[in-house]
Amino acid sequence: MIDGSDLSQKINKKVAKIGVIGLGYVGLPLALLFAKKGFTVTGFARDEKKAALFMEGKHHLLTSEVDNDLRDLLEKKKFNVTHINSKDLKDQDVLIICVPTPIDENKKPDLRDLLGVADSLSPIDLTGKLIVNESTVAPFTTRKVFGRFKSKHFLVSSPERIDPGNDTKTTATIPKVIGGINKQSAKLARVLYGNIMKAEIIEVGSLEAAEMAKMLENTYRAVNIALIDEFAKVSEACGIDILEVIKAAKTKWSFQVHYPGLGVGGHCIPVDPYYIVSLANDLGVDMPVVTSGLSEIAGMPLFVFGKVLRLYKKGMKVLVYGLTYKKDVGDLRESPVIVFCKLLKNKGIEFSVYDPFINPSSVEKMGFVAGNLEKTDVFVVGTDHSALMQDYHKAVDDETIIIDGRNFFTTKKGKGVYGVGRTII
Ligand code: SAJ
Repeated sequence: MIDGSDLSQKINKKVAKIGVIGLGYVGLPLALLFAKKGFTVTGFARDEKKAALFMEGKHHLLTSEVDNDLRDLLEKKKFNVTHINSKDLKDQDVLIICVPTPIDENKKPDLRDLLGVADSLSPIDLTGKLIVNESTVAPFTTRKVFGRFKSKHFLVSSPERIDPGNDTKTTATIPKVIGGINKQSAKLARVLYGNIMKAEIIEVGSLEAAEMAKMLENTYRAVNIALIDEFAKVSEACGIDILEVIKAAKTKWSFQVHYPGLGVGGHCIPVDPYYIVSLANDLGVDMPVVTSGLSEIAGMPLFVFGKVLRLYKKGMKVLVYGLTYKKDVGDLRESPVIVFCKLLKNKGIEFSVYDPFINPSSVEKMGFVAGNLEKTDVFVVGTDHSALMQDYHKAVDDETIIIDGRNFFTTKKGKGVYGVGRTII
């Protein structure tokens, strides 16, 4: 019986070979962290082309800080990148899976990437290896996809909790949840992550409890954002400033603050809840709070679009500031601002888009007109990037109507600020 003690020793001696499959927002920082701690790490990219680009330092995630780490670790041969079907895969002692788990056009889980990894692993003798699934999935998925191999391997679910754009919450400082298919697996995961984590490691009793914890934490956030969006609509109808209301409510110890806005984007919050809804449906369990919350947040771009229809007059110049899903992050995935811009376009309203994080050619590729920071009649805040504080002066004058999709402005600007749940005129 393989009890994992050999692997445990190899990990603690840092001679265990670690493979990280998927080098995005989650996999790259994780791979570099293990390598910086002295492990020999192999990153597995989707294909040879991506791997080669990575090795040349060409990857959208490679910032100057990451660049230095990467170059240094490549030189020291502590990190290298290859592709998922390379022979190096079988040489790894630990395999950590960090591939995207999006939803398809029917809002159903799209497990193609995860199943692709399983296909690459199935020909390998995984005996004695530790497989960790960090990708976000509904309960039973890790067991179904990675527990079906014949070999006696160790299996753990440890859903990622990265917060892109947040320098204070890093891979090492975010508490780590682990759940094993058996006790030995969980013990090995604790040894593994114990070598890199500053934050605590929380062990739950099964793969499924770890998977469900991730479902709960992100669904909780989506539903609470939906709640505050709904309150913003009622407050607006009452002529009450929702931010004043939130400021008061958050003095209550049990109230966790969320803010209304033009919608909810990113590859986590508007996506993950559909995984648990899909599982619940399969089990014949209804989740009306979750499903209505998801439709509420999905409807926010239309709510803000309604303000444009009321305030816009034909011929007015319209500038949308910010296209990405979240402030100071250059990520367009599921961005609600894109939905909002499509509503403008479908209505025949001419507008241009400026986002300091997105180059004009990418804006044009999306079928929108790339704009500049110059005087405009209608200024829409799609994303409240920090640069907005100085950028808006170039586009807003006394005649400009501001539609503030992120309640960025706190005092009257231009002809008036029409926010989400508040109006300053
Ligand atoms: N949003 C609101 N109101 C809020 C908070 C967010 O409308 O009060 C919108 C944002 O504008 C954005 C979307 O929701 O469009 C998501 O915002 P987010 O801050 O949740 O950003 P994410 O997607 O990067 O969330 C990550 C998540 N991390 C993981 O899933 C691993 C999430 O779990 C974290 O709670 C979140 O970071 C965090 O706490 O910052």
